[in-house]
Amino acid sequence: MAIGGHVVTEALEDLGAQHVFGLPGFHILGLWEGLRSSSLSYVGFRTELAAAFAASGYARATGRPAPLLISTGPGALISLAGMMEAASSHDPVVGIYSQIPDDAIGKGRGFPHELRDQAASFAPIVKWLGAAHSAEQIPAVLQEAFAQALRPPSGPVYVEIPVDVLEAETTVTATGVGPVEAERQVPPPGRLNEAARLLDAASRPVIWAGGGVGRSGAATELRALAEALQAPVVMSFMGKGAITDEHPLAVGSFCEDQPFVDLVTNADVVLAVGTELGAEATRDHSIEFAELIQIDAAPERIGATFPALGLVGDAKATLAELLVRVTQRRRDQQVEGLVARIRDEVSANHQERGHELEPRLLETIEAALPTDAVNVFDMTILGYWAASYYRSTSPRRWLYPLGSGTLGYAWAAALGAKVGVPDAVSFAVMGDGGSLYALQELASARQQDIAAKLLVIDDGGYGVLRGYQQESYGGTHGVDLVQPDFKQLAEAFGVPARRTSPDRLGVDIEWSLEVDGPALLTMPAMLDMYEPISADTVGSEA
Ligand SMILES: Cc1ncc(C[n+]2csc(CCOP(=O)(O)OP(=O)(O)O)c2C)c(N)n1
Ligand SMILES: [Mg+2]
Repeated sequence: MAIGGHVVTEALEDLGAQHVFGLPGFHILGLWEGLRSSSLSYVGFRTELAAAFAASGYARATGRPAPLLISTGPGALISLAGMMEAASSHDPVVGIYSQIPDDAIGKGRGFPHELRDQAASFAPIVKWLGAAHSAEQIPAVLQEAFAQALRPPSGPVYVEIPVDVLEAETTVTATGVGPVEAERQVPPPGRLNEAARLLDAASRPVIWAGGGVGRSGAATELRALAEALQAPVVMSFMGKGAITDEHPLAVGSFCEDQPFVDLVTNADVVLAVGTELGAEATRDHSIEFAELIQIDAAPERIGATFPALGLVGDAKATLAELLVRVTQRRRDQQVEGLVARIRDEVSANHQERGHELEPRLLETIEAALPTDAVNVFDMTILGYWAASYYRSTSPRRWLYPLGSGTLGYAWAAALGAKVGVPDAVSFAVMGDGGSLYALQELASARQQDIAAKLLVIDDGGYGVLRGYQQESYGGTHGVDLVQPDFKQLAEAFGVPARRTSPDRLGVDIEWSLEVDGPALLTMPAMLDMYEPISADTVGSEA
């Protein structure tokens, strides 16, 4: 006899899901019973936080909704920071959470795991909340959840299914649901024409690409529009991958460097697409735009950080509409020369300031990994460098938790990404501090044979915070950490590991790629924070 849990797994299968992420609890065992006879591949984690990060990484690397199965109360709350990161990074995670019995919710009758209002904890974070109060309601609720998660701008959703619904016998058989596609909204023609006129009239247009370009699959349209307008393309930290560095119009994502700021402020029209133009990318919103056109799928984001002519729509569909409206320009050597000069100026700055090690580490990683590798950087010093300065290859290959700046994300996200794109290398870089949110997942990687690779850069503490403390207060406190031997720790989990050094890093990454299954590298190193070219840097062309 089928139970509610079977209806969930059948509906997920019919919606096209292949993998589910999670961690079980008493209230959700009905769903685990469904998994036992399902074709869904269950990927288990040792904390709900890691399961949520993994679902996020899977969703970001594949663009597919990632079902996340989590139990009531404490388990649900432990996943919250992962859902927050998914929300600010717009990853379509479909959270399916159990609950105490349906008729007891909110009554305070003392059930284990009971929260006064579980959904209320998620309401300010997720895009959409749903609940199934009977087995009959499950398929439609899940179909709506998938559609809501995917609808641009994509993001996590929360579905609540009480324990009694998951466990009760049911005669519901056919789910009646099927795979859902993201809707692609386009702005009204009048608006598009107005934007195209502004772009055509611009003598120094610039395109600013955010994470929405990659998520929407708009890289081809972006590139074509940049070529049509002969517009340099800059990227926000989360937009990396929107255009490849190989392209002569690709500037980079070093938003804090003065040449980037100058390019954008000297532009007569900036076309921003799929970016919130947030504080980190705009020097705390101090950048001044001559004229801004903003494409965003969320109407409330238009003008939220800067006044703009708003084009409410999906990035891919809207760029395609603009492309047929603008006049094609001839290839402009001057623009390409300007882009090349800006790139050279930023890399020369690192040399001039004596930052030899950090760019070298990034170049070593770039050289050792295939260009289609998934790169996952944590909130660690080298991650900050990478956000500005690591190569940009293609969409869905740059995973960085700057949606919310969530420390501890990278390893679990890299595991999720590896599950989603098994043929690509998935490589995570974490600091020693962040890694201790995550190293228990070496066990998950080993048990389930998920062949992601992890580099831990060990500076014996919270280096980023050391740097900020020193700069702001002239001293440090509470940021030095006594750490385990990461190599021995990995080996205790059955994961092959090597201690490496900046000079051996390339060779050791290659070794890690040859290891069958997960592998860990640990590298003692003290790194300097990324130092952008500021307005008053001598020698800047500002
Ligand atoms: C969940 C969470 N907690 C705390 C922080 C604050 N934080 C940002 S960077 C950092 C230190 C990271 O240390 P480590 O991982 O060793 O990298 P390092 O800075 O040393 O390179 C901390 C604690 C955060 N961003 N997210
Ligand atoms: Mg550290």
